[in-house]
Amino acid sequence: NRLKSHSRGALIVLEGLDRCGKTSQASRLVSFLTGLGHAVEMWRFPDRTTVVGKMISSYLSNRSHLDDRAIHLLFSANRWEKRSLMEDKLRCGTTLIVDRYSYSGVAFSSAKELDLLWCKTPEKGLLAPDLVVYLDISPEKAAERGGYGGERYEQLEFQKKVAQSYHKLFDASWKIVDATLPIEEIEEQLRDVALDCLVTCQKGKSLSQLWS
Ligand code: Z5A
Repeated sequence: NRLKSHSRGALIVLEGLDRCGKTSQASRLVSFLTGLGHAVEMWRFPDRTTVVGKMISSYLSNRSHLDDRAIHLLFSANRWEKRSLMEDKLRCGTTLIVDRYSYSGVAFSSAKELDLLWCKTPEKGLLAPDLVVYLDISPEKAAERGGYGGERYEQLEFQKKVAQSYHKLFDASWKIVDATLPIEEIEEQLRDVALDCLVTCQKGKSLSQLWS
């Protein structure tokens, strides 16, 4: 049952701390939905392939240094440069499973004590997700998973601040999932909410804008 061309795809965003399991779950969800015949793509932010994305990647790997507000705006620009493609894909019926989005932008920058409203402003007008899944894990448990590399934000003390920032963004519509459950159990929960979301979008839910 490939999505009919007149029905749009869903914008599904996965958020959470570093090592919470977003990437693992996003790729499992894409395989599952593709297997059901839906048109689905996995996206991630930052998209390190663009010119802006390369600047972000250099900053994250400590190869360059930028003012906190400048890097915040680059992360936002990285979403803006993909906005029209995102809208085209959704309108053509492709569902996008997105690993990090504007909430990461606001949570990570406001964890550096930038003003929360200032952080939200450049995100206004981007497409609003149809579903946000937050993979909930304590910073300590996430750190135990290992693999913290040398990237700038991969430090326990900073991740604790990010967790507090995310809590300020929580919305009743978010699906909060216990990210310490076995991978397969989380996968099962995500399948159910994602399918519900796809049906809602197929039935004609309109695209809307973030924080407008
Ligand atoms: N950032 C920002 O500041 N502003 C922005 O606007 C945006 C991002 C968009 C780069 O992100 C950094 O950019 C990020 C936020 C900031 N900094 N941090 N921290 P990234 O996307 O390149 O990297 P990441 O998302 O933080 O990390 P990741 O390595 O991709 O982690 P993950 O996707 O959440 O997890 P994973 O790779 O699926 O799993 C991690 C490990 O845990 C792996 O060994 C798995 O096998 C294991 N795992 C996964 N699930 C489980 C369960 N359920 N049980 C046990 N073990 C598990």
